[in-house]
Amino acid sequence: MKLITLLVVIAGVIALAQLAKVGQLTALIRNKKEEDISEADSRLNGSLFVVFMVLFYASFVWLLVRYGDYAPPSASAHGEAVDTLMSFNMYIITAVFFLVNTALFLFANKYRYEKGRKAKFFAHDNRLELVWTVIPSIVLAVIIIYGLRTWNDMTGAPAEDALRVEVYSKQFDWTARYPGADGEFGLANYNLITPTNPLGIVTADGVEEALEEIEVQIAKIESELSHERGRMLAEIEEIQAVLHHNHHAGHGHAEDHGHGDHGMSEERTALLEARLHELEHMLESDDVVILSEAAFEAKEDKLHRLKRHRQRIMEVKPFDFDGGLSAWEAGMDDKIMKGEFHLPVGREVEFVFRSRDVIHSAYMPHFRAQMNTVPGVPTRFKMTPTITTDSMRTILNNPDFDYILLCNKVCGAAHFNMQMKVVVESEEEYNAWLESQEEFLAEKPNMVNPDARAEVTTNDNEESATL
Ligand SMILES: [Cu+2]
Repeated sequence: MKLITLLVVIAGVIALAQLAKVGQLTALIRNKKEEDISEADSRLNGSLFVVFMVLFYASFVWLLVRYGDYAPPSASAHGEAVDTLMSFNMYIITAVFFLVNTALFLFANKYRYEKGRKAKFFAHDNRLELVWTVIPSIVLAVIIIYGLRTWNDMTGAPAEDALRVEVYSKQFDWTARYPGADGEFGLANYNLITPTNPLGIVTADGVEEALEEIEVQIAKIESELSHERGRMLAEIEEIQAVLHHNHHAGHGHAEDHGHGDHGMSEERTALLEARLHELEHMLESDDVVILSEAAFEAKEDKLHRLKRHRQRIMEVKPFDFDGGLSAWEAGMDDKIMKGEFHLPVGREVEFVFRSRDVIHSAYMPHFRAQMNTVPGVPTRFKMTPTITTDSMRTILNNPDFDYILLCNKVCGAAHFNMQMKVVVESEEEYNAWLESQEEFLAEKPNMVNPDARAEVTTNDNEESATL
C-alpha cells in the first residue's frame, strides 16, 4: 500500500515536470523570451503563495489537534514543571513560526513583479538591527534561565529520606540495585564482574576468588614463557660465555670451586651452574614450547595486563562508611533486579546511573526523566513518582499499560530492545515486594562463608531492632 502511494507521488511529480516543459515549449513557439513574465502570471503566482500559506497553516493546526497531546499525563512531581517548560517553549516557537511564515508568504504576494515598480534600497538601519538583536536575546535568556532552574530542581541534592536506586547499563540490558537494610550500596568494581556478579559487587571472598583465578592464568603464561626453547638456548649460551670468561680470568677450572678464583665469587658460580643444569633439564622436558617473536611478545603483553589487573583488584581496599559499616559488607544485603523494578508512590527517589561499556541514556518518558549513563562517571537525578501503575491504567483506560525505562541512545545492535519495566505502587506493596527479593549474597553462597553471612544478618537485625 505504501509502495503504491509512493509510486503515485513519483508519477505525479514526473507529470508536473512534463507539463512545465510543455508550457516552456509553447512559449517558445509563441516567440516569447523566458524572462517575459506577464502580469497575469505574476498575479497567479502571488495568489498561489497565499493559498499555500492557508493550506500550510491548516495542516499545522490539524497536526496539533490530532497529535499535539502525544504524551500521557506526567507521572512525576517535577514532570509538570518539565511539561510547562516544554509548552512555554512551544508557544514561543509557534508564535515565531506564524510571524515569520505570514511575512514570507504575504510579502511574496504583495511585492510580486509589477511593470515599472522599483524596490526601495537602503544599506543600513540601526533601529532594525537593534530590534532583531535585542528581542531574540531577551527571549533566549528567559528560555535558558527558566530551563536551568527546572534542571537544577531535578539534579539538586535529594531529600534525607529519599530512596536510592542504582541503575546499571550495559549492552543490552538494565540492572537495578537497592542498597538493602543498611541503606548503603556495596562497593562495586568492574574488575570483579563475572556472570554471577554482574555489577562487580565487592565482597572479601569475591576478591579472593578473582585473585585466585588470575594467579592461575599468570602462572600458566609464566611457565610457557620460561619454557620457550629459543630463550632457553640463548640463556644457556650466555651463562656458558660468562663461565668461560671467568675460567680464563681465574686461571682455573670453574668446577674447581674457588681455587684461585679472582673473577667471580664461588657462590655466584655455583648459582650459574645450577641454573645451567636446570635449563638443560627443562630443555628435555615435555613443557618446552616454541614461539615466534610476535607470539612471545603477545604473551608477555598479556602477562603484563594480567598483573596490572591483579594489582587493581588488590587495590580494591575496604573502607568504612560513617557509622562503621564496612564497604565490603555493605554489598552483601544489596538487592539486584533484572527485568523490572518497583518504586513507592509519593516518595522521592534518587537514581544513580553507571555504565559498563558505552554511553547509554536512561529514559523514563512517563516520568519526564532522562539521563546519560557514562562509563567511569556516575550520573544521577531525583524524582518523585506521583501516579501508581494501577491508577495510570485507569487514567489511560489501558489494562496492559506499564511504565518503562528504555535506552534512548543508539548504543548497538540490540539497542531497540534495551528496556526494563518500572512498577509504581503503594508504600506497603513496595515494602512487601522488596522484602520478597533476595539479597545479593543469598544468591551467591560461594562468595562468602556461611558463618560470616549469618553474623552479618543477625547484626543487621539487632541494629534495626535497636533503631
Ligand atoms: Cu543502550
